[in-house]
Amino acid sequence: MAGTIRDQRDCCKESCQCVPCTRRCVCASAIGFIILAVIIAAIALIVTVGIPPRTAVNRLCVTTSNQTGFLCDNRETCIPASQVCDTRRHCANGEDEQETLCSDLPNNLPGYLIFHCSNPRFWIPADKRCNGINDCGDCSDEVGTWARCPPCGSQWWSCTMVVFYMYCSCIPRSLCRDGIQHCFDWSDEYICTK
Ligand SMILES: [Ca+2]
Ligand SMILES: [Ca+2]
Repeated sequence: MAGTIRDQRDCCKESCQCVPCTRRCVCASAIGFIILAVIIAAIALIVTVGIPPRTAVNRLCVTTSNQTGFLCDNRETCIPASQVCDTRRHCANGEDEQETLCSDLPNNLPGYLIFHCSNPRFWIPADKRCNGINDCGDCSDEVGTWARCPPCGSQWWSCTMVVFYMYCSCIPRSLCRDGIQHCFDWSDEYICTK
């Protein structure tokens, strides 16, 4: 037993230079064991879950047409949502078409680039909301509290459409007095002026 204690003290003097060496050697061993366990646990977590992704780059921006857009890597070019994942490179480095964004549409797109139609099966790029065109197919992107669009602009005529097709509650003034009924009340043919 005496030999064992002496051996421990010798070991402590060589490796730790501590007094009283036996107790400190025990502490040092425990700390080393804990550090090793943490490292092993971290490696196991990475192997199991995978390497954690880098923090997402904030690409929220406002386009020249005052719409929410996607900011390119140059931190200057802001493209509309409809130009993201449309198979054409609009950013210089093609970051608008990167696989991490476009591989599982629309799930990998930031929420500000998407408008969900009232039918949960359909979605459209955010810049297609309130553009006058029936992109959702049920006009939920143009009419009602879901879309929250401003009134028709000066280039449009406001009325209740005969049929929801390309337009919803606003028709281009170019369609006024063209001999075709677009508005339920015929106002596009009798009141509207181009
Ligand atoms: Ca694109
Ligand atoms: Ca639309």
